[in-house]
Amino acid sequence: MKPDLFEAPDYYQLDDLLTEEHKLVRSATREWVKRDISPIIEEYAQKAEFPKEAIKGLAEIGAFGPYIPAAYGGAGLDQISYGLIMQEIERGDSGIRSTASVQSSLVMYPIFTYGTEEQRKKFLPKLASGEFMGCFGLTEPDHGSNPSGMVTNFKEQGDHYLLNGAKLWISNSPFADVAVVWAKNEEGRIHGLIVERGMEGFSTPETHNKWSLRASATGELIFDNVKVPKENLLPGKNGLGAPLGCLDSARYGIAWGAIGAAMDCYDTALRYAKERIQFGKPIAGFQLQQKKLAEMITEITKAQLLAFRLGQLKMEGKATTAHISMAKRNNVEMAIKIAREARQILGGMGITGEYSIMRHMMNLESVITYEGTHDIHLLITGADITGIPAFK
Ligand code: TGC
Ligand code: FAD
Repeated sequence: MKPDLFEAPDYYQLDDLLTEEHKLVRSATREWVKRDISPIIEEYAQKAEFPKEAIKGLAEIGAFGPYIPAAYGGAGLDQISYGLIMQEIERGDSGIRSTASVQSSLVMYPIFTYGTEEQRKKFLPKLASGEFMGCFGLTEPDHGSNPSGMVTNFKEQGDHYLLNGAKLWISNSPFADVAVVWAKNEEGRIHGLIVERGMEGFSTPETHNKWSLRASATGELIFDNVKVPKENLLPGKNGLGAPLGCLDSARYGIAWGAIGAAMDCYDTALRYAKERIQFGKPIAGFQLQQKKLAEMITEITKAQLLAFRLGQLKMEGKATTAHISMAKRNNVEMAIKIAREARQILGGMGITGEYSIMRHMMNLESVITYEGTHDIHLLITGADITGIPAFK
């Protein structure tokens, strides 16, 4: 793969809106991605393997629980910093950002928000340091967009619960130490349970043959009469709103992350277009290529503004699920379109692993599907503005 020469576009001088802390956090993450991810990511993606050596670095840059208080091992940063970290990691690879998103927003967030003090103390510091890795089990083979139909269930039996069922498409499951699992109790109410590797009847087979997110490990969670101690139930919230609350946080991170993938594609295509000579001049001098590049920077700039304002709203406690859906949907679609256009600017070279664009493009096919599909986010906006949910 070519050396990482990335230079971040900032067409509307958005850096002026960032604090010194934001810039420091961003540059630490950017440097880490250049040093530790860019040189290895293509090889791991080609062999469809998660680079476990990245775990230590992710922990060191504060990517595991950026906004979780320092008392529990988190970095205690604000939401803009969280977004910038996700942006920079996804600039390297969406699969690595997935690992950080899941650990932070889908494992640490529910334990912090819905867990007991004992659960926080037991799990959060180890998750922040990467000693424990986590995963989040909501999706089932027959219930993806419609998680309220889940069939995974638990019932009381003495001092523990007996958990049965299966989850599919679970990021990090093949190596996770803990899984935050959503299941129905005997009354059909959804609750979160912390399931730990080694519990009898709990297995995590890996899902193979993915053409997308190849550097992220995806798998199943299978529960065959797993005895989960009662102290592993998250007592703070139940009902579908509990997992959806975690998704709000993760989708917010993705709205920023997708900008990173788009920036990398744009920067690569711009550099290539200025260097590649055809018909006696750089292809950047042809109007058709300029159209592509000009539209890319316009869309990136709009996405940056959307993410920044969403971050402000989030910090003021005013960001709604529908606000977050709009940004996730817009920014991921923006990124995938930019990846496709950038790929064309590179001609034949664009399909090779010499450049990051094709990998980003394939990764974004997962990003546009997980954490709520493109269609579901449109329906969330539609329900919000009309007051009429059209999901069913
Ligand atoms: P609905 O009737 O709308 O809501 C049920 C209850 O939940 C409440 N609620 C929320 N609460 C907190 N935060 C939110 N964001 C909430 N959204 C809804 C709601 O008020 C209601 O509460 P109550 O008290 O009245 O019961 O539910 P619905 O069944 O009609 O579904 C709505 C829909 C379709 C939007 C929802 O099911 C949905 O978002 N589906 C998409 C599923 C999804 O996003 N799955 C993601 C799985 S995790 C993943 O993909 C990780 S990838 C990670 C990586 O690798 O980065
Ligand atoms: P379906 O729900 O079957 O949707 C199929 C199509 O139908 C989509 O186009 C959808 O938009 C459309 N559709 C569905 N309902 C409607 C409707 N009401 N109106 C109009 N159109 C509709 N899940 C987890 O729990 N944890 C994870 O860590 C996780 N990681 C993932 C990693 C990867 C790589 C992938 C690909 C998925 C992951 N997922 C995870 C699952 C992901 O959240 C689901 O794939 C997603 O929610 C969609 O569910 P589905 O695949 O079952 O598609």
